[in-house]
Amino acid sequence: MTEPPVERHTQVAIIGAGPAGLFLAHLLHGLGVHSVVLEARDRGYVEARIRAGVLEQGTVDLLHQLGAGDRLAGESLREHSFELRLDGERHLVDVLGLAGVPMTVYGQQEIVKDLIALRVDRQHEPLLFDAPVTAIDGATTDRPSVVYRHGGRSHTLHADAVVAADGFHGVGRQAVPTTALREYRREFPYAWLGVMAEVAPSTEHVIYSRHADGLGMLSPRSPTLSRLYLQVAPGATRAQWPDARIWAELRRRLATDDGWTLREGPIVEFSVAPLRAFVAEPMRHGRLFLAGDAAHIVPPTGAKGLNLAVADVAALATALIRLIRDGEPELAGAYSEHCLERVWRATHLSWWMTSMLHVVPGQDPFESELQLTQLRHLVTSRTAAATLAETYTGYAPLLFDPSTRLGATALWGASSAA
Ligand code: RFL
Ligand code: PHB
Repeated sequence: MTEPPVERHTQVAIIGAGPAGLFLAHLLHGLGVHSVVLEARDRGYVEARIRAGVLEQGTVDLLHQLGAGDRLAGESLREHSFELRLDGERHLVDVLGLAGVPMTVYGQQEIVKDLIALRVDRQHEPLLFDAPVTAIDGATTDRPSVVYRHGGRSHTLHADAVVAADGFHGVGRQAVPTTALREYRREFPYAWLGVMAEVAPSTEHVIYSRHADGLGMLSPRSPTLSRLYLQVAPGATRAQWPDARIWAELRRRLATDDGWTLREGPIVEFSVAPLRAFVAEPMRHGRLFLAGDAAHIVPPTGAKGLNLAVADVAALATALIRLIRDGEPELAGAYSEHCLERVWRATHLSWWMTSMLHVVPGQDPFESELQLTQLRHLVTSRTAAATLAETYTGYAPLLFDPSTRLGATALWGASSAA
């Protein structure tokens, strides 16, 4: 006999314990709003998933505000510039000088570990692993609910709002009728092969190298860890890319004409990710809100995905407290439009950097010359470099800053001071 589903209620049901879901749960906690986070995978899997590395200052500040910044303060790397390589020449883009803020490198999986530890081990707030959501009901009513599996049983969680922070392949976006959603897509005809290597980085800053055979990249992750990327064909496999081939290709694509050398070490992680851009509009359907990769994907070249996810939920936390606590729907109504402004800016930056730095086999020489002239312009014109640096470091302050248009800082300040 199948057991009846278990029913319970919370204020906000959050689907997904990636950066979007975890930041949101903590923001709501700080504002006195209850939430339950439902994550399909187990804790070990989520904490080991290597992805982003470059954080905007707004993301770093928020992590500190949430009380989860101690390890980041001790272990992150501050980067004042990044390097563009073309035709064997090295050019520094002085991001700090041009935009006034540095970038911070701290692995996404480390942020995820810190936020999970704070929620589960210290706050003892609900975050269920191995709890895949299978359905979302009543999104356009005042009492939406989610159905999920956990411990071999089916459960129903009723809520005042549901947030789909469940990534690009999640169930949240699929629960919105196709007639209520407009989708924009761009698939790029290449993928990124990424490796983590146990070796001291050969540089102090991220290197993007445009080579005639495609992009090569190096990102220092810690004094003993280097993250490296190669543009490869979509569907590339580990069997096609043994360690020796990866290092040989990285040496070629990152080569300079001034004797710079690449340090090599054991490869401890390997992945291949397709490159795509995707935006779903609006990011809300009734009381179902989409946040992070569930709503939009950018190619990783601009290092924007995680930062966009954080910006979404910074706005959403304020909108939800107004909706749930004060019965005030205005900010919830403005959530999508507010976020999409930043999303499209970041999508343009990511598309622009992607199209300048990747080379499609057999591409039109006219295209190649356009790429090279853009890159040369960036490394010779302070104005052009400043435009790039400004968006690379973060387009606008997060919502909790008083200078933002929706100006909701007072709420956060009042609640955290109370
Ligand atoms: P995530 O991280 O995909 O988390 C979604 C979570 O939802 C769970 N889930 C479900 N849970 C319950 N029920 C279901 N039905 C569920 N379906 C899914 C999943 O298991 C997962 O735990 O989305 P989120 O939170 O929106 O975060 C987005 C970021 O992960 C992503 O944008 C970044 O990693 C992108 N990115 C980068 N972003 C940056 O800001 N800076 C970078 O330097 C940077 N580098 C990168 C990147 C992404 C990369 N890849 C892999 C494409 C480098 C790479 C190579
Ligand atoms: C990374 O460290 O993983 C990284 C750095 C810069 C990017 C993308 C990813 O543009």
